Amino acid sequence: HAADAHRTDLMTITRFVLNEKSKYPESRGDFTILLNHIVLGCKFVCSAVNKAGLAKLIGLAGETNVQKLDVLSNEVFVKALVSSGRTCILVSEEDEEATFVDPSKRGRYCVVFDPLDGSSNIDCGVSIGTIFGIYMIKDNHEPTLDDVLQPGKQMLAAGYCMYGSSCTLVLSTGEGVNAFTLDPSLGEFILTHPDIKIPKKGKIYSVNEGNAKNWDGPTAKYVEKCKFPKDGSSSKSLRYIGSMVADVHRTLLCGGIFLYPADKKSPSGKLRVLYEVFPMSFLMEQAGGQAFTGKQRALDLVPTKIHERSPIFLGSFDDVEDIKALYTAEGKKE
Ligand code: P6P
Repeated sequence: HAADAHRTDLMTITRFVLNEKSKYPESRGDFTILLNHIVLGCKFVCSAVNKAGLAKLIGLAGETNVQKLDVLSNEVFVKALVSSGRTCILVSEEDEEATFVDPSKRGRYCVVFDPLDGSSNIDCGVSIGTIFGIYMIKDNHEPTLDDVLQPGKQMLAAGYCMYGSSCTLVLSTGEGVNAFTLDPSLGEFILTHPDIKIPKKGKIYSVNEGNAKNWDGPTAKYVEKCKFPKDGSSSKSLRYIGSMVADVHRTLLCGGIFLYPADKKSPSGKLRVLYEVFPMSFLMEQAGGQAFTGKQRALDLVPTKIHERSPIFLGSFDDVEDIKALYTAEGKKE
């Protein structure tokens, strides 16, 4: 029966990536090895996050010998990526400086990642996640920071792993978006959401309304439109979890718009370009949505510092188009 075939035709993330038609067939092996090491890191973090409450991994007051989960996750990912022998530069939210891999273990990929985004939410049980993006080194010279200060559109792949009620890895290698769910009994990520497409328009807006007094004109106008639509349409619902991976995952599957605007307190917004804005923007475009910084297409941004921030508006194509129109109109006035 078809159902049985589905059950026995286990499409694991490794098999899927090996089979995917790739723009770089010659490097399929290397990429698959790199991806397998990222997957290993995600499996470890998933297990640690699930035990966090029990094993006091969240570093309760007075616990000096236990590492905080975000520090532990970072060490696991750095070690896994270096040991893959396929990376040359690593940029982590947890490390002030980029890691240049020893020449003896060097490969051609640069990986930017947030090992545990939203980790402040662990002890209240909110879903958190790992976010990552992958660049190819520009050419075979000695690696420099320029190899990671590339616009997001140069990324070969991007994804996140959400640690929630289930452990779900969402990945794009430039050929659409697919999601894989960890089957703990197998220890494998199995394809559960093939070829995800975000609804063209959504009924949800996702922003921290607590920052409303600091918003600029276009954001304030857009949120006002969401709450009091002029065209007689029904108002949008507000859903804001405060953990980017959880808010973006809901937006990807259900549609709508996620906003982290600039405000008077933080003129470049809060979210980091390399390992929050770029990977999520890459996924949104691959799923048929779009991502905008208030000034330009997010993936066109050229970062100058590895921990640089940017405002971001991402999600359903039509919803982002609406706020783009407000920023463009504002820009014309200036
Ligand atoms: P705020 C979590 O700390 C985080 O980096 C993202 O995961 C999340 O989207 C954002 O900050 C939430 O920020 O200012 O709304 O609490």
